[in-house]
Amino acid sequence: MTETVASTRNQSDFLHADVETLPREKLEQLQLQRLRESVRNAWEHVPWHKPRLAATGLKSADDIKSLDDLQKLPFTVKTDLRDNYPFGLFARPRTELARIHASSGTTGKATVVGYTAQDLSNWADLVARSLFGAGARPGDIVHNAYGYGLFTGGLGAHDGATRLGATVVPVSGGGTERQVTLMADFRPRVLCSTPSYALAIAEVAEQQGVDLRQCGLAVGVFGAEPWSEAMRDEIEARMGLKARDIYGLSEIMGPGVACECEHRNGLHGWEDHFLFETIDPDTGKRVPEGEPGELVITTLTKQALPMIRYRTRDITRLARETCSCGRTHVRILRVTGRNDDMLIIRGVNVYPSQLEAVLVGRPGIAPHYQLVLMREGVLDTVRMEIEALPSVPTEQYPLLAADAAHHIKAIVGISAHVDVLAPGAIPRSQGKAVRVRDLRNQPKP
Ligand code: DLL
Repeated sequence: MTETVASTRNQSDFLHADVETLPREKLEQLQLQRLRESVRNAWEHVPWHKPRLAATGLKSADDIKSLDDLQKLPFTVKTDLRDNYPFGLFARPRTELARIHASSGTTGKATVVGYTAQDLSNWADLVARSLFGAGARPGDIVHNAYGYGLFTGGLGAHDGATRLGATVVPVSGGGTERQVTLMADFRPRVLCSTPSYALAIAEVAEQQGVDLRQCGLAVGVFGAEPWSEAMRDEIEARMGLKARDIYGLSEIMGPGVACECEHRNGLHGWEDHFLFETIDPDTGKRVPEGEPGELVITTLTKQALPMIRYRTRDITRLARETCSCGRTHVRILRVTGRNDDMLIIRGVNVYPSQLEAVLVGRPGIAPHYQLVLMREGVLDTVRMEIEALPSVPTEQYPLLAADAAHHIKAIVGISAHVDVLAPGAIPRSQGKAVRVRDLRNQPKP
């Protein structure tokens, strides 16, 4: 089956055909060899890893005999990076680092990550491979509206698009009116941005009287935040492009850890550079393949910052059957949300993206929303702030609110108070959208 699928495709359908369609057995041989090297790198060069790895009972990385032995290794979590701030988990001297990125997070110190020149080169290869799989081609103009700077989105997409052989427009996030003008004038074939910022661009274009559907866009490569199929439909309709999902995180590399192909059937996680597992967040045990769990990633080739069983807090499912595109690499199904974002509303577990899926595309409602979390006694409650489309008269807002609350109750199973606000009332994002305002610990006025 695998071979039939792959053999109906040409080498030119892939950027790295040999490795993207490597039979699983060969892929796993490569992974085992690289896993040993990666563990050796951590063991020998990062003092923090040494006692933790020694405590597993393994004498050295060579004792790893199969990929199943991965389960003997300890997890790494975000606070481990913070506790070793800034360079404590690096496996290379600072002078060998070519670049540093950092994510600010909401509390405490930033999470700092580093790359050797070889790490940057591998990253560029993986983003180029991802962009190609998503439909970008050498020679395309890539309008890159991911934020440049310490965030990995901007420079990560930039280097990958350059490696692909595209012409990059390094516009970064913000200055949305100018973005629209540039898009109308340069006619990029590819747009890279967060999905929420893509919508903000679409909205400003409409206000400026620019029809982005006529501007030559063909592919959007959107990620860095959870988004729903409803949001995909909305962006595709308003921009006239095919929207693809790209996933990644700075602790592991940045964008390009996984990306959708044209079949939109999960994101191909690049298994020649990473090992993917899903675990039960409470017990730490692996969940059966295909069941939802917390995504855990081990890096196989990172020199500067090898990561062993990094707990991403992202909830997803893995599928390992070969995709219709012929790629053999695991498919990571759409990340619906982070463990930390999960709300428990009167006993029901809810991710903001589930509410998004219900609301986006409903008649009269604009695709911008925020959830306000509050506490009544011991129970968490949620108020949804949504926006009416400009065409809706204010008298109809209560009707819209009732309709939205009804659908949330019917589909997600929670009672939410819905407020319909005037067009433009919800802040627009220039990067990752802020979907939740948490007022639970605020003193009552
Ligand atoms: O957001 C890297 C990135 C940049 C990915 C551009 C894609 C495009 P961080 O800032 O470290 O890195 O945030 C990582 O963002 O653990 C997820 O919770 C979330 N995330 C990233 N991509 C997706 C996605 C970048 N496609 C965190 N769907 C991750 C859902 C995503 N969540």
